[in-house]
Amino acid sequence: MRSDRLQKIVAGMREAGVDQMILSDPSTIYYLTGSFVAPGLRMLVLLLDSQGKATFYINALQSDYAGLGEDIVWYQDSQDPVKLLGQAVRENARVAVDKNWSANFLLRLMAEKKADYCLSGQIVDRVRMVKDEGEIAALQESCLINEKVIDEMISLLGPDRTEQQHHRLLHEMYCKYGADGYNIIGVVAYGKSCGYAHHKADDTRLAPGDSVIIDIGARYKGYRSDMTRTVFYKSASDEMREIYKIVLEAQLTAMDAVKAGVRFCDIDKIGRDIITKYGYGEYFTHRIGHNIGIDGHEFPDVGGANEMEILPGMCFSVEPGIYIPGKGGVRIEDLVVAREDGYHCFYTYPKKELRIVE
Ligand SMILES: [Mn+2]
Repeated sequence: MRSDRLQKIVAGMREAGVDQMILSDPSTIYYLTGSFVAPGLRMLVLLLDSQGKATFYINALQSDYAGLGEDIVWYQDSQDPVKLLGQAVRENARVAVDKNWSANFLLRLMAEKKADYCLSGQIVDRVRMVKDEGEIAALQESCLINEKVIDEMISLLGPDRTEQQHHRLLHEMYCKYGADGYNIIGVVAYGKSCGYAHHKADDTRLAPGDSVIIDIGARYKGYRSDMTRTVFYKSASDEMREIYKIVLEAQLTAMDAVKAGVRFCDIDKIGRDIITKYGYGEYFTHRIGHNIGIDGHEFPDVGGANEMEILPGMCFSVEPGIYIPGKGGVRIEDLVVAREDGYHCFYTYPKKELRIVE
């Protein structure tokens, strides 16, 4: 157990007036223990109290999780784990529950023990959102793998494979470059498919003049990367060249504004104002970014509604885009870590010249 991290969460519980907390999110358990759990349908939770006591509830069949902590309550398939957990929940205590915990367990626990149940909300998020140097190093490695994969994905573009077939190459590439996983939702979009920000790869084939958006992410030592590049196949229209320039200007300008103390909404506004100034505001359909860490999208958003100030050690994407339905689109995404007086970009992969692949 990483007691420094645990202590920060416990401090957050005290501040929020929470007596006990039930954590089930595998990413949070990884954050605290360095082990990923995959309990399937069986209940696996970490019960915390505001004194710092931490107790796991784990099915005895999953004895490979014995390393998670010193204090584990093992239950058998013949026992009801919710009843056991209910015995440890204090009557009328304020009990914060992980937002992803299954209603299948929570509703039964609520019937089992009368308490003041609430969402754990941002108690854990606010600890996880500031990365330590070890986490930043893992993110950097993950990004280096991602750059190799995106380079190979771009170099292999051609008319022979559909978006979906090209997307399927990801699995082998991430294995080859040493990732321990990848974002299976990644975007590979050709031509008109780029007119929608989150296109799901289908049987579209590459044609001359197409924009190509590749938005992919690796996982390395539990930490995610995320990166988008847009290239063109054989040629690019004047309109697409113009859009590429605008998105690049928005991305570079917004990224250059990153430093501790600047608000997330200002980063979004700086990028969005540039795109709007050129008349494409309505085609930039999403927030400019998101934090990243053990999960691909973490708290908080880098968006217009988030007035939170950036703290040193926060890691997030800056990824403006313009998507023209029926025509094509451009997104450029990098990841940064905020520092006291600026930022470090995790990527050096080229973007400043529009790239045409043959
Ligand atoms: Mn992203």
